[in-house]
Amino acid sequence: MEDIKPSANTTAIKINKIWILGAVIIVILVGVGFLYKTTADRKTILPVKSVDVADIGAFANNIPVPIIVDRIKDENKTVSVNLRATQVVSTLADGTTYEYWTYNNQVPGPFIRVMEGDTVEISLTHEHAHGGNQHSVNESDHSLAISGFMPAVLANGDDSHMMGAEEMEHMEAGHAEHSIDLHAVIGPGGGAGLTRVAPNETKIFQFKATRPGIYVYHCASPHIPSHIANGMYGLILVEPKGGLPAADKEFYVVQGEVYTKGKVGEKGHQELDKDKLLAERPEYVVFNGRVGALTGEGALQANVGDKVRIFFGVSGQLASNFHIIGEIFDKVYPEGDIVSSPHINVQTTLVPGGGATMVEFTAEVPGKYLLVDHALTRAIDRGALGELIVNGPDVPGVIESIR
Ligand SMILES: [Cu+2]
Repeated sequence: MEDIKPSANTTAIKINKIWILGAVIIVILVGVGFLYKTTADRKTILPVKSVDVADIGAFANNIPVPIIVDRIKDENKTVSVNLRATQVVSTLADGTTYEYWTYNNQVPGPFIRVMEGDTVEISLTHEHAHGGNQHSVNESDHSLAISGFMPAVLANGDDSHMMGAEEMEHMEAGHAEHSIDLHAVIGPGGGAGLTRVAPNETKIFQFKATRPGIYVYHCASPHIPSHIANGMYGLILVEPKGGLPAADKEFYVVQGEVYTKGKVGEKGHQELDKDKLLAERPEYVVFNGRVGALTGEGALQANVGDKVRIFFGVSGQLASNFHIIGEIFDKVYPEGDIVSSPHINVQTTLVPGGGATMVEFTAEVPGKYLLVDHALTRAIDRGALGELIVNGPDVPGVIESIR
């Protein structure tokens, strides 16, 4: 009779087959995992792009002269301000590029200076150009799928409008429109509703600057936090009638947050990370648009004895703990109130998102001072660091080494 039991050989072959099958499955899984990971990596690490603007950071001393310099005391004027909304690539940090959205190719945008009682005429043009170079519009690069918000051109009620490739490109990139909300304006949206500009469009509106103060302005087009994080903000100063008291040096500093997909310090071209934006976890916290904008050649410069005034604003979502290492503010005008009596001898002042302050101090001792957000990881690790260089002869009796 034949033995129907499987032989030892047959069993061994079956076990071998199971092992081989298992090994093949493991190899396939590992391979797929590896491919998935390298593809994902490739998505986040993009090579640096060529820049449209060499230096996006506004110079701290790029500030109009005091209001009384070019007018008779208390005389009101109509002040015209021309703003251009742009999308430009520039350098965020060493070896890292970013596409900024700006007013006039600088971050923060131009410092606007008017006097109480002035009429301010704001003209906003949405430029299609990329820093002077046209986009190379390649429609095949873009999906025609439209998601998110209703484009401005349609939301404005212009039903007959046919969207061109240019506008489609803007819309897909999230900048179908720009606008401006100035906190110095009284009226719905601070002017945002009157300045919604689609590509190549210009809108002009005017307002009466009735309340002296230092105010933030920013883009208020959807998705608003993205437009602000990308660089669309600045300060407007409404001086009281007759102007502010004279200062020897005035500076313009705005703290902003940049939410990049890669971690802080990662090289290459970086894109906005909306999840980090919603979580309020910026990779970079910067003064005047980029890491290092206010250091080296961009440092604030003063002389011993100078009365220094800094207009400091915060564009983003994190309140700033503004401090200058080695200085005490003689005067702080908190919350942008430049009319009331100031606070005296302040070390650190809290400036809320969408808020600003004016601080004053006398440069007493020569040397290098550091402007920081005193939540110090933002300064040391994320970029919120500027330099003030005080030049001049040593002043005995204020600070001295004993041995
Ligand atoms: Cu905008």
